[in-house]
Amino acid sequence: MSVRLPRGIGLIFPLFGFTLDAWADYTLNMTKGASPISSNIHQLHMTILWICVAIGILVYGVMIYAIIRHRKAAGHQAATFHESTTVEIIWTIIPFIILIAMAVPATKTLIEMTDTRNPEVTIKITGYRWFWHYDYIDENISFFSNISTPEDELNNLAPKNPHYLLQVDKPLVIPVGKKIRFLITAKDVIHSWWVPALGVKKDAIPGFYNEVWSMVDIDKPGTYRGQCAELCGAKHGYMPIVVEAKTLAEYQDWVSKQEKTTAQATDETDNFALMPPCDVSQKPTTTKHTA
Ligand SMILES: [Cu+2]
Repeated sequence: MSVRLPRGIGLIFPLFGFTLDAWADYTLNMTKGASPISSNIHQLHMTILWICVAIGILVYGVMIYAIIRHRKAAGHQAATFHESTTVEIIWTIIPFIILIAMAVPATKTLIEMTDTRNPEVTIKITGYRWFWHYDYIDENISFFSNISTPEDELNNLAPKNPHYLLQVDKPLVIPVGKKIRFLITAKDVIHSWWVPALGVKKDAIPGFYNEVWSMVDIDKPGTYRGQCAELCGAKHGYMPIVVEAKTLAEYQDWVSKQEKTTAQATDETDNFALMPPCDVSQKPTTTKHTA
């Protein structure tokens, strides 16, 4: 369920420099995304939300009723039930039951999120300051993915496009309906690979591999965008993620084209790790080690 903002409230946004157009699709709730995991996370979120709403209504309802109905002005005397064992048992058991009711679906979802067994595609993701590198473990494909937002837009010399700061030169391409395992790490500082529609948000830590998986719903090919979600330095906001989910036939076609290109590529990864932090517009080098 998405809660849309009331129309009238949009009138106040121009006061803060926002336009109505920019807020037209703004929703308060999290989205269902495009994968079974993101859908489960959304479902879990809604379950917990409604439990909290029920508790809120019940507690505040009883409290407001008691304040009005049993007010001193109406001649009521305060009850004295201090250290009542019955009351203490009740207010311990009820929250315990509520917490268990929340923990069961939450644990189920968490276990499901970490079950990376039997993947059909495995991709190693490496975070750098400030771009991503993708390695398709089973295919001979690897490439860097850099922000591609035009510099004029970054410098406020041109109007910003709808995907401002969320565009890359080479998106990650995955097939729909296939279980994709992501092995996430970093080369310099801690980053976090976050694509909400895939239900994936995982820290990229130098020296460690974090595993996570996703599967784009078979009926939802398309472009999904995300960002680094760990404050990783000056250009943290300039390392977007773009995932293109293609049909299996389109994906296989893409793979065969990439394999031809990558066959000529050099081991850029280690070379690039030696480079100093780069500008947003800087592209990976293809220079070989000569020593
Ligand atoms: Cu980062």
